[in-house]
Amino acid sequence: MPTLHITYYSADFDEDRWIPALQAAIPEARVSLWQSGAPVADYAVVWKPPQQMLDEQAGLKAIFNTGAGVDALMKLNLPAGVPVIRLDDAGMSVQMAEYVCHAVIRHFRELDGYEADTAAGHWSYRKPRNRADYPVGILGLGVLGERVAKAVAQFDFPVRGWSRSPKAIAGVQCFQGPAQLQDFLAASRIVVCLLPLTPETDSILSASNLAVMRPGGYLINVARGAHVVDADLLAALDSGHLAGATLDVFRTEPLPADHPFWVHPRITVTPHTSARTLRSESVAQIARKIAALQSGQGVAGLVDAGRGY
Ligand code: NDP
Ligand code: OXD
Repeated sequence: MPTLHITYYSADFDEDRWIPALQAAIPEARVSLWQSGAPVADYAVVWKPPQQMLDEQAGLKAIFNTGAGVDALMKLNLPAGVPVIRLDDAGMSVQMAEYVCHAVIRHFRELDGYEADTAAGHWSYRKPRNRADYPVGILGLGVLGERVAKAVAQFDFPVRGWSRSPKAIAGVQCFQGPAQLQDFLAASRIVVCLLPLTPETDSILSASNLAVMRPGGYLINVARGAHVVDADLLAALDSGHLAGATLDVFRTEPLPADHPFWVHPRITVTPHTSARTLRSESVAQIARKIAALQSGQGVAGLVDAGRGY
C-alpha cells in the first residue's frame, strides 16, 4: 500500500515519461497525473500548473517546480504555508555555462563575420580584439550565474557580477543592489541576464539601462523574455549603441512568426533551450528532497515567496 501520493502536472513536459520516472525513483509513492477532482496528494510536481490544481490541492506538504525559474508559479494564488521548491541546478548550470561561453566567444572572435566570409569564399583576417575591452557582466549570481561567471573567467575575460546581496567570487568583480546597477552596467560590455523574473527585475533591460552599457555592447538574455523591453533593445541595436544580441527567451513563446527579432541581422534567436530541464537529474533531485522532507530535514532550493525567487 503506497504511503505517499504525488500528483504531477506539466504544461510542457511529457507525463508519459515523467510519471514512470518519478514512480521508479520513489517506489513507496503512488504518482499520478493531476486531473480535476483528484484526491489531495502529499506532494505536487509541476510546471506552469493551472490555478485550479493548486486550489484543489490544499493539503500539500510541498510543491516542486520542474524548472529553476518560478515566475509562472508566483503569478498564481499559492496555498498558504506550503513550501515551493525549485530545481537547484540538476544539470542546468553546465548547459548554461556552455551556451553563454559560446555566445560570448562567438561575438568576441567575430565568428559570424568569418561564417559570412566563408559563404562568400573570402579568405580575410580580422584584427584580434583585446579581451580587456570586452568585460562580461552577469546579472544574477545565483546557481546559474555564478557557474557562468566562473566559466567565462576561465577564458580570461574581465568578469563582473550583480546580485541582490553581496558576494565574493574569485575572479569576479561583484556589485550589488539597485544603487550599484549603473556602475555594473557601465563596467560591462557584454551583459548576460541570469536574473529571476520578479517585480523588481521585470523590464530591467530598458532604454535607460541599456544606454549605460559600453558602446558596442552585446546582450545575452537567457533568463526570461520580460527582462527585456523589446522595442528598447531594437532601438539600441539600430542606433549602433549595441553591436548585437543573443536571445534565448521571449515575452511570448514560441516567438511569434512576425516578431522583428527573427529577422534582425544582429540578433541570434534560440528557442528557450540554453539550459533544459533534464528528466533523470531532476527526478533524482526531487526524490532526494522528498526523502529529506519526509525525514524532517531541510532542502536546498526553497523559494522565498516575498522575494519572488
Ligand atoms: P537563483 O535564484 O539561484 O539566482 C538568482 C540571482 O539573481 C541571485 O544571485 C540573486 O541575488 C539575483 N537577484 C534576484 N533578484 C535580484 C534583484 N532584484 N537585484 C539584484 N539581483 C537579484 O536562480 P538561478 O541562477 O537558478 O536561475 C536564474 C534564472 O534563470 C531563473 O529564474 C530562470 O528564469 C532562468 N532560467 C532560464 C533557463 C533557460 O533555459 N533559458 C533555464 C533555467 C533557468 P542573491 O544571490 O543576492 O539572492
Ligand atoms: C527554467 C527554465 O526556469 O527552463 O528552469 O527556463
